[in-house]
Amino acid sequence: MLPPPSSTRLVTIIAHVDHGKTTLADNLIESNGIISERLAGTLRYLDSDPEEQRRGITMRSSAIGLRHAHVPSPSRRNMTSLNANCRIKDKTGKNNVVNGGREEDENGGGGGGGGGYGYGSESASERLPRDMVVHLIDSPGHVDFSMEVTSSLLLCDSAILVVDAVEGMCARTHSLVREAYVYRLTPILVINKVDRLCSELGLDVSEAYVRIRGLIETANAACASMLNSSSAAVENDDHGDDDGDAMVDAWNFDPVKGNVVFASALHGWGFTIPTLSRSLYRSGAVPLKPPSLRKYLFGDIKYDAASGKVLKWKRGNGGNSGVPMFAEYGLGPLWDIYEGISQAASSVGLKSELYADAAGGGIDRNNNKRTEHAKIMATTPGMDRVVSALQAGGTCPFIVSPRPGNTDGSLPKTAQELQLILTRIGAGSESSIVSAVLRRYRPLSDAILDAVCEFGPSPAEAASFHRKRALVLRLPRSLGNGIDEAAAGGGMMEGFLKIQEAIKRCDYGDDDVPTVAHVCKFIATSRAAVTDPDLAHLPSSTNMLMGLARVLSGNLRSEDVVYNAFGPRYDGGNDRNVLPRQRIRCYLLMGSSFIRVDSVPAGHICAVYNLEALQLKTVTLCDRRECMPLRGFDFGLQPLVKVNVEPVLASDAETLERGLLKLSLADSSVEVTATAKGERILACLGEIHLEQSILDLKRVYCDNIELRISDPITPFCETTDWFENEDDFDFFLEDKNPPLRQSTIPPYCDEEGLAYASRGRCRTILSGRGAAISIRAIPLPRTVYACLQSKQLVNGSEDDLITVGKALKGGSVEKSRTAPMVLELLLDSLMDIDGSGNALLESSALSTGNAVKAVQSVNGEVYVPPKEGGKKAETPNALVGYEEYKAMQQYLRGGLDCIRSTSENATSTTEANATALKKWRHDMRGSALAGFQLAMRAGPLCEEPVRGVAVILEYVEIALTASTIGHSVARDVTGGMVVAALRSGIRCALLTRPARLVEGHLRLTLHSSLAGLGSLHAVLSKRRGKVVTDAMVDGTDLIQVTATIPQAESFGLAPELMKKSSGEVTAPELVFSHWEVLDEDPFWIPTTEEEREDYGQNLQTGDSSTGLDNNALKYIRMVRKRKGLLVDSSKIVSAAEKQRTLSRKK
Ligand SMILES: Nc1nc2c(ncn2[C@@H]2O[C@H](COP(=O)(O)OP(=O)(O)OP(=O)(O)O)[C@@H](O)[C@H]2O)c(=O)[nH]1
Ligand SMILES: [Mg+2]
Repeated sequence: MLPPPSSTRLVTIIAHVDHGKTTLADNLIESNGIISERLAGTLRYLDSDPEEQRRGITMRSSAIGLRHAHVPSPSRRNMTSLNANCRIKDKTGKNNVVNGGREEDENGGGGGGGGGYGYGSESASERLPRDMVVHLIDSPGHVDFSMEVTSSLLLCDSAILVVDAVEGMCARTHSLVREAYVYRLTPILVINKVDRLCSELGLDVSEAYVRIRGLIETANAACASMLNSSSAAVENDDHGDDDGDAMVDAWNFDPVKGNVVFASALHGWGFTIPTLSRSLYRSGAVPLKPPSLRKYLFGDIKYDAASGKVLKWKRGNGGNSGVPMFAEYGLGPLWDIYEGISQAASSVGLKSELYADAAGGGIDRNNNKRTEHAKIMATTPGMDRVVSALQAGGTCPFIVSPRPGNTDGSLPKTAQELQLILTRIGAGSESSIVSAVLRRYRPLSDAILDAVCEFGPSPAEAASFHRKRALVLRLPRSLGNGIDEAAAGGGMMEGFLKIQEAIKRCDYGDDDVPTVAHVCKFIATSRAAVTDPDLAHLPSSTNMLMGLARVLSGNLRSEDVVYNAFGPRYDGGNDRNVLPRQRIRCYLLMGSSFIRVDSVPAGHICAVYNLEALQLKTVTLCDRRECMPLRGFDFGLQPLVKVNVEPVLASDAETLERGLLKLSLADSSVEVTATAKGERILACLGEIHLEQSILDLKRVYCDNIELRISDPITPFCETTDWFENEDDFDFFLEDKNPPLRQSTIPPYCDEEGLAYASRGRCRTILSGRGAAISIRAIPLPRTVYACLQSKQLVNGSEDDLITVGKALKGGSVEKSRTAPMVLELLLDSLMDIDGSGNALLESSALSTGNAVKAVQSVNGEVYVPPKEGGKKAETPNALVGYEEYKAMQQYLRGGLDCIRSTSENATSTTEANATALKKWRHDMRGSALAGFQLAMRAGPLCEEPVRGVAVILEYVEIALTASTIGHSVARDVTGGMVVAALRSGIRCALLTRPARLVEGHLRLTLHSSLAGLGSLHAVLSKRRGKVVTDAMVDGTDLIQVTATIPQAESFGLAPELMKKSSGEVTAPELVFSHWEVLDEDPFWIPTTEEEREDYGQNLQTGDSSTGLDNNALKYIRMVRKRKGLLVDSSKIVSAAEKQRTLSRKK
């Protein structure tokens, strides 16, 4: 039933949001008779979900199998270099690729009247249409659903890249181009909405040509820069890249070649230069043979009909320059038809739907009754233009792709013939006539499907050539480690290689061919949409989770084979014996419905049922055990919106749990995590995605139980800033200034050990007081972090390195302190570096052992200074360990690079120190690292991760007791104590520094009209957004705006923009951009008289009930409240005395 791979094409439609993908798909579906001609373009058949129809955007990609009778073009592909390499024999021994390297032979045809228009020497069988099956996947354009696009890119071999002729290449288009290239897809460019150039922008044909030419140049420039940047990466790739040239050729859009389609999906027309040139030649409009005509048709060339010559065309020659050929023959008739029909509409008194400001709009204000029932006839004035335009160069079906038995193929030559067609399909309004006429004149479906069949590789070609690096299995772990075959189990490896080979050849048919299919996403559906007699007993509302699969080799069969399932993490280890095994059922996809089939051969896309129990997001199925999962690519998508989901009734918890699991299976970009507190966090790529996921969760997966959804959770980070004079190291040791504010405000002042911390330094005392560790925390600038990570000097990091060097007194003498020196010193002391910008350093004195001090103490404790109020001068010498403490204070003056010997110190002996050092190195150092990591995970302000902080271990004191056998540690010091002490020490150090929050910023791109710009700026500035670029889109009054906005302020942005600008701006597209320090001190208080006057005295109490708009404090409180931590403003009455009744009771 299903044809072999040579007659199959797998194609996906990709584009920026709203550029017309689904509308385009409608036209292709209409060509198969699945939907009616009148609905095509407005129905959006593949947006089958009611939510998709309501919002007008696609949210889930959907697939459909289409049949197409493809007449191989006489010119075939110009990509001969590409095809010459990929002749593949299929089972019948016939060449799958019949066109490799053949010469163009259109010119052999001569006169070409009637049906035979000059295939010349081609054999009759070559001219016959070939029945092809095209599996089409329509993908969403909205960035929230980019995961859906990624999975359809993996499944398909070619991509229809749709670009709006007015909006041009948008941000999303660029990223899609890159992604499609990574998956090695063959692209076809569709310039859609060309009608808007005529009706909305009012461009004449020459202007429209210039604009389209510019658009193709932009697209090619984007592809070229992408190819250049990726070729550099490929050079380092050990796989080599012999498909490089073919890819460069495929990624060059050249209308002459035919991989560019000019289209209006709304009105159902589209054409390519080869089809146009053939039809022009056939109709005799231009007496040039197609191969040369094609070369002239898209370029700055005009045709002089009088002399029969082609001449150079120059733009703007005072109107005398003529019209380029593309404009005259390609766009001219279309413009005529649009104008003719609009004229006809106004002459019967209809308001023009095409032209917003057309003359017809004003005519019939008082004549509404008439206009409602008015009908345009083929004889209405204006329609004569249409009929005459139709005579020139139609690319109608019987030229491009004959449809047997289609009597409606020819173009009407007279008004009567046209009227017959209009009457038959009941078209009388302007838009219905426009699409009825144009879809016959230049049928879009034929142009697109022919281009797909010609340029898109068959699944066999793709697997063996174009996409041989994308469609590969992961190497088993044993092979990756270089263990030889025998060790890996002999036959296992052989079997694996055999499977890999079968995938490459796209083998099918024989029983000994291994069957492999890759399921790259799941789709939720109900039983009602599934045509399967065996499942008829299930209620029609039963949920079914279907896997969307591409069969890579063999025949995927329903029920009678048990398949092994390989999850994405499977690495070919010893667990081959415990592989999950499943019987499956296969279905063909028809948009939202599924039709049961018994077997699906290689090269097709199908739906697979019965994999739900595996609980895997992607899975590779194979009938052998030696298989591996398909290799995937990571595009670094990260969820932006998180919420906490909980059931209203506790008894529903289990249903919710199951529902969340199903949701996360069905949508691979949804992440569900459970926190230690028992919360269930649902993370999605954006707000619309979140709304949709919650809706699905409630309706589909959780049987409509009531759910409580929290406000969106915004991630923050905590960091610290420099003190004013921090680069003066010695000054900093003198602790004369008052402590910083946050360490005195509840609840921060409750941090344990805060008494021993000041100005970023903390001497943290282990519980039991058997040891103390001195640490210091400073900001770690991003550039310095980059230097530490790459272990070399990074551009622009010099100043920051010097600042750090000064603050740590690293790099010896002031004058000789240079950036490379500081870096070297930092690298020497580096103990750990984490992924989020933090580093743990160990002072050189500590690493050499000089700063590990043994304290000979009688009570087994290190010296602990009196906590508060105590005057240190009161008998300090009497206190045990005070000397060592003093020595340590001295020691710290050495800074990061002090290498002084402790031998000067009279109170400790070398032997004692050696014992202490051993203790530190063996038992404590590792735990200190763990303590650091723990502290970095949750900062002291609101338990959010810490970012951009360097912690320096400066000094360690360990209390020892001396005995006859030698020194031993006075008190037990365990790893746990060190972890806890270091964690609280770092928190205290951070609390005594200027605190800062780091917030995530999102990048937003949108289009706005001039009128919407004012409100756009107002909304953005209210939300602390910054406009990065704004550029006019050529020839329109649209402005493309790129801006950044803090993530916390981004919720509800789209509806607000829409409301405030009355729809003048398009929906913003939000992606994560960067982390940025929020430069506001959350604990700022008015200090000067003036500030106090402005903000009042109240702030002294650290309370929030003032007019001061402190965002940082607001966010800290928000996060603390969400986490159930104590909030400083929880004091409700701040000045109770005000409530006193002063009047005396009498
Ligand atoms: N004028 C004009 N409008 C078009 C054309 N094609 C599509 N549209 C309109 O553009 C809007 C978006 O079309 P869709 O097909 O939903 O766009 P999409 O690319 O599928 O959108 P998403 O799936 O949400 O990314 C609809 O209002 C269409 O009517 C065209 O050729 N000309
Ligand atoms: Mg769509």
